[in-house]
Amino acid sequence: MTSFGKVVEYSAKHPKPANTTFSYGTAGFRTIGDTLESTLFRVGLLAALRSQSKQGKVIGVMITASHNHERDNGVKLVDPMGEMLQQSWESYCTQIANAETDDEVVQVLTSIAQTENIDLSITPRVVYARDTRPSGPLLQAALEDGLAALNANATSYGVVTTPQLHYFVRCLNTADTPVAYGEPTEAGYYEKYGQAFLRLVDGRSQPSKLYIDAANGVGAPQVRKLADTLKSPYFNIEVRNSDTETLGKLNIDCGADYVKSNQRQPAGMSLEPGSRYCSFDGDADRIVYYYADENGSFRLLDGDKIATLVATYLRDLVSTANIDDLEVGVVQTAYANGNSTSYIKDTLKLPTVFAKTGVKHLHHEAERMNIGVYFEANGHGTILFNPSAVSKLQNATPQTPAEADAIQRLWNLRDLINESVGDAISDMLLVEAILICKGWSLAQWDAAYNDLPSRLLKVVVNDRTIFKTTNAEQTLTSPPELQDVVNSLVAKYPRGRSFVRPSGTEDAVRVYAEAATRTDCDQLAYSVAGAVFDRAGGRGERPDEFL
Ligand code: NG1
Ligand code: ZN
Repeated sequence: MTSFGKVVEYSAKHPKPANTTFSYGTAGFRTIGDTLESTLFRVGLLAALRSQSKQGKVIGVMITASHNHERDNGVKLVDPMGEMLQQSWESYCTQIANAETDDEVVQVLTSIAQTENIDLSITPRVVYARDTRPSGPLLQAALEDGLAALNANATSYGVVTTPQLHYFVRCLNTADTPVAYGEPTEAGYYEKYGQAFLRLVDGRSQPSKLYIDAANGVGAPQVRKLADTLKSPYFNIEVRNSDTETLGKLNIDCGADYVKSNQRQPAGMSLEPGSRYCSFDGDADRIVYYYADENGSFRLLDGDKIATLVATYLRDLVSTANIDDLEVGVVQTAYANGNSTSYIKDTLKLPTVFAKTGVKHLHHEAERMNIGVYFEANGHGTILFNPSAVSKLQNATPQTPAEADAIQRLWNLRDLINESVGDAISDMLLVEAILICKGWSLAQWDAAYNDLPSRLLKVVVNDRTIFKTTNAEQTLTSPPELQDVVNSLVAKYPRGRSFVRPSGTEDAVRVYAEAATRTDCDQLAYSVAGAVFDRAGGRGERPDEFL
C-alpha cells in the first residue's frame, strides 16, 4: 500500500530490541526509557492512523512515566476530546509495538486500516509533548520519525505537564464549535483556569502561603508560570523540589506518590504547624495535600479527602441553586479509604460507585452522572459535568440572588476544572478556591472524617497474569480458593477489608488492607500478602514483617 511506502525505511532506523515484549497497560507503555525507541516510532505511526480514523481530528501523544523512576519512560495516546485512548485501540498499540520486523510493522498498519475502514488520504494531525526525563528527547525524535513516515501534520508542545497536553488536544478539536474549550496554548491554559479561580475567590479573605513540592518535575516551571500569570495574593505559593536539571532527582524522596505511599512529608519540606503543603507527581497529574497538626504529627489529605471536599461543596451549591434533578455523584476505586466511602454515603448522602483502577475507568463511570466527581486515593481525578447537567444549568431560572450566585459559581467551577483528565494544577486551584470560599484551614477540611488505618503492599510473583478479579477488582476469581483465604483473614478483624489485584503498571500483585486499628490493619495486610506469596508463586522475600 503506497500510503505506508516510507514506513519500512524509517522503521529500520528504530529496530525493536530482541526478546522484549511491550504492553499498552493502564498508563500506556511504561518501562525502562532506553528500550522504548522502537515503540515510540510505532506509536507515531499509530497516532497518525488514529487521527485518520477520526477524520483528521487531532490526536495527542504524551511521553512520560509519571511518578516512576527517572530511568523509566512511557508513552500514551490522547483521544480527540482529551480523554484516554479508546480501549479497543490499546490492543493495536500492543500489536504494533511487538511486530518483530519492519515488514511486519507495515502488515499491522495495513490490517488496522482495513479493520477500521480508515481513509488513508486524510492528513493526520498529531500534537505531542514530554516531561523532563533524560530519555525524553531521544524518544521524541523516534516519535517524530513515525509521524514523518505517515506525513502527519505534527506539532510539538515541548516540555509540559500531562494534563496540559490533554487540554491542548481538547482545545484544538473543539475550536470554533459551541463547546470550544479554550486557547490551545500554555498561556491559554493559565488564563482559563487562573481567571475562573479569581472569579470564584473574589472578595474573600486571602489564604496563607501554599508550599508546593513539585517532585523535581515539569510541574515546577509550569506552576510558576501560572503564578506569574495570576500575580494574585490569592495564589501565594512557594515551589520546593523544583530541580529539573540535576539528574537523579525526579520523584526521589518527594512527589505525591512518595508522600501518599510513605505517609510522610517529602525531602526538602519541614512541616510547621499551621502551614499548608501539597505535592504533585512527576508529570503533575496527581496532587495530595498535607500539614502538621498541633502535636507536629503528619496529616495527609489524599484523593479521597479531595473528592469529599469537592463533593460537599458541589452538593451545597446545587442545593442552593435549587435546580430540579441535578445530582452530584462520586466515583472511587476500591483503594478509597472505607471511611471516605461511608462519609459520602451516610453523611453527604450522595451516590457513590466503585470503578476499576485507572482513571479511564473512573472517567467513564463519572460520565454517567450529572456532575461526577472522580478521584483515585493517590490524588488523580477531576469533575465532569455531563451534557444533561450543562443544559440544566443553562435552562435554570433563578428566583433569588442566592440561587443566581450558586449557578454562577457552578459555571465558574466548571471552567476551573480540567474535564479531560485529572490535573494537579487545576485540582490545586479547585481545592484552594473551595478552602478560600469556606474560610477553612487544612485542619478544618481534615475534620470531616478520620481515615481508617490502611496499608498497601506489593508481592512479586512468578506470573501475575494468573490473578483474575471481578467486582471492581475486589474479588479474586483466580487463583482458585485464594479469595476464600482472604475472606477468612478479613473476618478476623473489626472493620477489616482487603483485596488483591495484579498491578497494571508494574510486574507485581498489590495487596490492600484496612481495619479499625493500625495493628489489626498491618496484621491483615501482611497475612494476606503472605497467603498470596505462599499460594500463588511468590518470588524473593516473603512479606511477613508483622507476623
Ligand atoms: P496499578 O499499578 O495498576 O495499581 C497505579 C495506581 C493507579 C493508577 C495507575 C496509573 C494505585 C494502587 N495504583 O496502577 O491508581 O494511578 O498506577 O498511573 O495507586
Ligand atoms: Zn502522573
